[in-house]
Amino acid sequence: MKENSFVSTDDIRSAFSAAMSAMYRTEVPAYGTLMELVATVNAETLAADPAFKARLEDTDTLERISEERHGAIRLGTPAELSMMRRAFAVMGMYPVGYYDLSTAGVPVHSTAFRPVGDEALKRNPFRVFTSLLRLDLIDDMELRAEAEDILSRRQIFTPLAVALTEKAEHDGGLNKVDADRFVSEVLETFRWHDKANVSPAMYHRLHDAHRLIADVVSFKGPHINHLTPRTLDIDAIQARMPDYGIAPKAVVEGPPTRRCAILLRQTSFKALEEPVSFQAEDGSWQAGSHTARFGEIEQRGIALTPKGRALYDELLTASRKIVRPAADGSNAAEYEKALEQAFVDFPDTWAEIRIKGLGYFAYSLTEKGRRAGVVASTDIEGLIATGLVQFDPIVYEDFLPVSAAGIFQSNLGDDAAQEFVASPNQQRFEIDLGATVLNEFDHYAGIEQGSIDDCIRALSKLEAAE
Ligand code: OOG
Ligand code: NI
Repeated sequence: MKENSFVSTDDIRSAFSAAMSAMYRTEVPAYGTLMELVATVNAETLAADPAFKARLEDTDTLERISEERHGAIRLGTPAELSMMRRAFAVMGMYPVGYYDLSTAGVPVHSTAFRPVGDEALKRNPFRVFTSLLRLDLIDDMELRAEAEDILSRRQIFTPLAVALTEKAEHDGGLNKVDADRFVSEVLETFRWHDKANVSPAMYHRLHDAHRLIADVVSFKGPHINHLTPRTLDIDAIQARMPDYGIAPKAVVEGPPTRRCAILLRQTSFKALEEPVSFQAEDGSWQAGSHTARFGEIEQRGIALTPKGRALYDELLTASRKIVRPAADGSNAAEYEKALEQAFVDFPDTWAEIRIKGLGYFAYSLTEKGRRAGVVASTDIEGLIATGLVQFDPIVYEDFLPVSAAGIFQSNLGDDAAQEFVASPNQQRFEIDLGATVLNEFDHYAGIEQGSIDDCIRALSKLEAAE
């Protein structure tokens, strides 16, 4: 049968993230250095804590622990965004969440294309934080029109990448030969181009309007601007980056160090200034530079409910009212202290986080529960109290707008902060995307409820009857 010859979307995504990693390490050697540091710290953390290692062995694939978890691109037009959605779908990546970054002074709004569902995430969790430039936030109407015109003339996908995406949509998948070709063709979209699309004068005008606009409009395609492996100890890496000759951003974004990790902590090394050339009006190439690409690391904790997230946002805002982290790192220690103090109000045991309804948990039968015989109860709390059911935190697989803005800002240069009127426009984004984005809270709530239903069904021995 034809379907049997299709490569799974998980395998296409794995091949794609491996190809992207190899390309990026060659393009940005400092990123390779960061990967070495991550592998070293992860190995040290596991060696120092055998119990933690044993726990991870049960739930994760240890040999892939230091692999990339996400990357990011910035697109210029609605057509690019909707085509990107179609290409990512071939790899089993779907838009989850809407992030408005205008409030934080970055003229983009974004989603994350990611695998959805436990199985797919375990096979390969790679996701891409994808932003769409918002020229509507640029006051200079003339520059806006010129930028639109430049963007309308570029084609960021190769003809074969488009053809293979259409083929996958039409046939319901790709065979091995086509899948390999698809990966190498789509990779082209993410490649760095050291020859800009614009003249030096235009680059400077775009750059003066906002560095991000120059980054999106001046080039042939949306070069991958960072990749992000997972670390088991983000504080250790932040502290040791300078030993490896790489400059960390001022502070770690997200919650402070805690016993029970919540949401997402991330940090990066600062974007590098790289040589590029611009074509002058007379056709000659002129040497210049552009700063866009960096490396990042992430450490993930439990997904929070809307109530937990509101508390997180409140405490983060409170700490930033006391100390706003300066881009040069001069008040990093004060910021960390303020953050830690503010988060004293966020419970730090799983039991309390659960009882207060702050986080999402996956429920499963204990050993005792598996041997219990028929128990016809729908009272999950009772089942936990009698030791038949246990709970584990569900990992947060998405992003945080304040953190994302911090990552953007630190890599756009310390003077790039700009004020925009807050103007989230999810509806516009979804029209441009050609699809709605999945609501992350609904998604986690669904996983949690599914695990409760499974426990109750298994205990009442109902599965066989269904
Ligand atoms: C994306 C920054 C956001 C994250 O991890 O929060 C991001 C960008 O710089 O394009 O990747
Ligand atoms: Ni990132």
